[in-house]
Amino acid sequence: MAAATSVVVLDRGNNTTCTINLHGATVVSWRVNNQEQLFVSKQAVFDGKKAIRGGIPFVFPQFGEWNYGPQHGFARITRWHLEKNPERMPSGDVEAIFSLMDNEFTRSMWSYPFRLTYRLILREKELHFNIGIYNPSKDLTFSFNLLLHTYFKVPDVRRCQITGLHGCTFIDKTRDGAMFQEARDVVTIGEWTDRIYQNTPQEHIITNVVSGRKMRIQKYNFPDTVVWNPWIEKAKETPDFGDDEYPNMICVESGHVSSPVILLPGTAFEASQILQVM
Ligand code: TA6
Repeated sequence: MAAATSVVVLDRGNNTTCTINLHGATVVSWRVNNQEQLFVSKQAVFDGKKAIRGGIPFVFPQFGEWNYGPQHGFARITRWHLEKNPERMPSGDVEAIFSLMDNEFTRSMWSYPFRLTYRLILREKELHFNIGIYNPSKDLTFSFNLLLHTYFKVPDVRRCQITGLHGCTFIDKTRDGAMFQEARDVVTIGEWTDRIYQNTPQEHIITNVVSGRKMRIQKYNFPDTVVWNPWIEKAKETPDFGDDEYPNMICVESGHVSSPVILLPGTAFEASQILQVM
């Protein structure tokens, strides 16, 4: 089964590694000094077909339900190409590049030519994500959503706080998509949460992640932030997610989802994210 054997490891030494599954170019592990920072469900399916339940699924060209294909698009369920093998740079950091181009499978849902590049850089306490989306067409314009669906591993989600959302408007998918404004200085999770915060600042900090540390998220050209935890009932309804796993994960997702990116022929779009263990 191709998916099971298709992982790429960036190893910086000091038990600091990043593991990517070519199925969806899904980052399935990020260890800093042997401490795992990402949540992957014990029920996750690795069959080269289903999206991997955890890590960092790559959402493109659609966020959410889609008339033409699966929820969250095809990029997370398609096999990517390893464009550049992991390479250690003079700084000691390790870089690798993945790519995805349109193919018969993608064109069966979305008849546009495209080229995605995904450069990952593993630093001492940071993981950098640089995304390029190119429209090689001479005459076709296409629009898309883009999101990094990051599952952070946490000892107890009830003790986490997220900064940088105060005053932001959000679409609440737990209340039929109604819009609200965030009144809290820091966002906490104590129930089923599924929100698309719009026009958020470039930085968020999540407190009380692995070993009580903080996780800093810096994002560029990602105007939105999605916050998700399925809590009790939704956890039970999700086959590839353990009923008791919801306290140990929080999704804080950098995205361009509340409005689509319009990409003219021959032009490119870039976005990036930095995750830092503080
Ligand atoms: O990003 C949050 C969200 O869109 C939620 O609505 C929830 O559906 C979650 O993604 C997981 O989606 P998935 O398709 O992976 O089951």
